[in-house]
This record gives sequence, structure tokens and C-alpha cells, in this order.
Amino acid sequence: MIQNNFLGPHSSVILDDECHVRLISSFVSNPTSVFKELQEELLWRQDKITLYGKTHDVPRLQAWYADPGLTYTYSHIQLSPLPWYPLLIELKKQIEKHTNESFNSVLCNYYRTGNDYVAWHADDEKELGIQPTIASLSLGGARKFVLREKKKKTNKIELNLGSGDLLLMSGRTQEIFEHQIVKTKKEVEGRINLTFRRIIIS
Ligand SMILES: O=C(O)CCC(=O)C(=O)O
Repeated sequence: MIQNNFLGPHSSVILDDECHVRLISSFVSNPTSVFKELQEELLWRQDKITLYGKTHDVPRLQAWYADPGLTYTYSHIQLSPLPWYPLLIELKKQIEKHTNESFNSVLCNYYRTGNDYVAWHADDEKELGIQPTIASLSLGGARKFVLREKKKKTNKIELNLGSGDLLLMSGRTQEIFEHQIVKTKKEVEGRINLTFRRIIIS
């Protein structure tokens, strides 16, 4: 259930019915220094993905930080958690306070250039349980994020996620919608996205 206190001065309702999507602009007040520290200090890795018998680099760098003992399978890649990094814990606490939710992991994505992207998918892995709340914090260069209904693909919502913005998705959003970060030919700054999640089955 989305909490009323998701709504603050910079908050807008993007979707509200069975699917809840809220955007809180400038949730982080010092996004440039947060971006720089995370870019330099997180243990970024280049994962590979095999599709139709061919192995490719995942088109972005990733790192997964979580409570010990958790495992997560993302796009057929089984991830083992790194121990929490202090700034990630600080951000997690701020988001938990704001949302009244509790998270035990964060998937970090680093889009180095406009060529890096994430393809259509939903955060609907069984480990997240039903109707998961996903808190997605963007830092660095703004990128286009698109939500579309799985059963009616022309029903789309486009958002420009800027540095410091927090996107909250809950209710049936992952069941009904999928999302992507679009590749762009425009010159864009590097972008880090942190998706805080609660793994309930490991
Ligand atoms: O970078 C983003 O804003 C989205 C990331 C995402 O979709 C994911 O981690 O599942």
C-alpha cells in the first residue's frame, strides 16, 4: 500500500489506481557528490548475458549490495551480494523513513554513456514477492524512462529522470507494466540508478 507520506512538496502522482507510481523530484539535495562517490567506490562489474545461444555484455555496469545470505537472479544472472557500502546505507535509511518501507538490497546500474540502457522488463522476480515496492533513485545525467502496459503496449508513460529524483513504484505496477531506459544518441553524462528492493524469498 502506498503511504500518504510518499507525497511531499516535490512529489507528483504518475499512476494511481491499482498501480502506484510517484515521482519525488530532488529527493537527494547533493546528487553530484553522491554520484561521484558511488561511481568511484562501488564495485562495478561487467556482467554477461546469453540470449539465443550468443553471449553479450550487459549494456551497463552493475553492482548488487544486500544483507548477507540473500541471492537474487536478475535476467538469468545469479548475483551474490556485496556487503553494504556506508553511503548506500545512508540513502536506504532516508528512503525508508520517507516511504515507511524497509529494503534489504539495492541493485546499482551505471549507464556510462547514452549507449548504455536497460531493455523492457518488469521487476517481477519471484524473490520480490507479490506487489513489491521498488524505490529507484537516479543520479547524474538525465535519461528517459518509459513505462508501458504489458497487455496494451501503446499505453506508455515517459518520464525524464533527473539527478536526485526518486521514483516509487508499488501496488500492481510490476504485474501490469514493464519499463525501460532508452538508448540515446545525444551526448549525456554518466548516470547511476539505485533500485532499492526487498527480497522476501532467497
Ligand atoms: O535505471 C533505471 O532507472 C531503471 C533500472 C531498472 O529498471 C532496474 O534496475 O530494474
